[in-house]
Amino acid sequence: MCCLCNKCNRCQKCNKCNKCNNHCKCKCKPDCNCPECPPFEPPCRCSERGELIMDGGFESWIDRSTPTYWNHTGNGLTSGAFETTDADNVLSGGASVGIKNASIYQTVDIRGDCLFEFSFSARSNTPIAKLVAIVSYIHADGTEWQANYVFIEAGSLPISPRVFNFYKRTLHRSPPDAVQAKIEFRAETSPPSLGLYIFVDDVSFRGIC
Ligand SMILES: [Ca+2]
Repeated sequence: MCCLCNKCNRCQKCNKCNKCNNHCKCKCKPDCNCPECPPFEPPCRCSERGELIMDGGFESWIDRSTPTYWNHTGNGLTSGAFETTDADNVLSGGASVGIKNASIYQTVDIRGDCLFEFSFSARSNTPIAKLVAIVSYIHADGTEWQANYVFIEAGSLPISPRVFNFYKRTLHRSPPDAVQAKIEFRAETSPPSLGLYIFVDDVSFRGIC
């Protein structure tokens, strides 16, 4: 146990403070670093903790090309997001998202100086599929700062039925003025074709502290 000087608030390992010769009281203090004291863990100021993504499993759809909680570009036969329910292309639950030549994204409210973890699973039914997953922090003025990304080259996604690859990243701490994080998937199958997709399921964006 450390001895905290009553007069000068210094930590000592003796009964009297070396500096002012005052008597000390025994008390563990965060910045004392006495071996007898438990390691100090500062209180977490980040209220956004745990899972922050809405429907990362793509189980909720407004219609078959509009996931309830996600925004997306593209709205046609060869571009967009599509509800997928066949078991070969679903990792968990009853659905996943099929993406082709489009971007799908979700923004979540966060605060600055917090730590986050990002993960997802993906597969494709074509070796020509490319996928980039990007997490950006959004500053108070609306500008974005790319915090981390996963770049998956053509031929790298598994194409065997029901086989998904799992990807996970721990991000840099959010900048002090961050107000949101944007989780985005940009999928490309080139040349575009009706039946070719990149399938994404179980997206997670978790606040750690
Ligand atoms: Ca799912």
